Amino acid sequence: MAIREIIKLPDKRLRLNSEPVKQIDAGIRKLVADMFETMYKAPGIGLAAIQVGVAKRVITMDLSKKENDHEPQVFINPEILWQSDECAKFEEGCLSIPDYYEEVERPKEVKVKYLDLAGKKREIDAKGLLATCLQHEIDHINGVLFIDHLSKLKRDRVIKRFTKAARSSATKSVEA
Ligand code: K1U
Ligand code: ZN
Repeated sequence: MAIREIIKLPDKRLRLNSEPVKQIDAGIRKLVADMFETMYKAPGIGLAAIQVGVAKRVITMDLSKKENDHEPQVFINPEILWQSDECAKFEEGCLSIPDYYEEVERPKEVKVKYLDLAGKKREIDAKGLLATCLQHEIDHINGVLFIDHLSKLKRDRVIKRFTKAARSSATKSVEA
């Protein structure tokens, strides 16, 4: 297993539409293992493959509450089959937009179909944090970020801040 680099805003790869997984082979299993290691180290509760620069429709998640009580979940080629009309607000964060948190309104409940790591077709009815996290990660594999659900003013402000930070760290690494 290996910890991979999490790409950050304004990296253009975060805007890619990820490709469906055709075959769950050793490469996908290694990607998933690396994603879990990367997600736990961050730490985060979810991760989409594109956040480690791989444009494949793969998501890892662990919503367990206790520190030593892991409940790893893998969603391959997830699709939202149904979403409730009723919406709920949750504070969201993103490992690709570190230290920035905002409330986002999304459908309160979703039904999602996906493949598990063994390639078995599954469906899940999600509400609460699971529904929020699934929608956040499915957005990632479609090139959408949680800041896209905010006002243009807030979004432009955060993009400007991260673009400036990326430029200044690029200048510093040239000087070093
Ligand atoms: O996709 C990501 O960038 C991961 C993101 C998932 C997420 C969090 C909150 C709402 C929706 C989606 C994170 O994991 S941000 C970090 C975080 O929420 C957290 C970190 C440590 C402990 C508890 C939460
Ligand atoms: Zn995110």
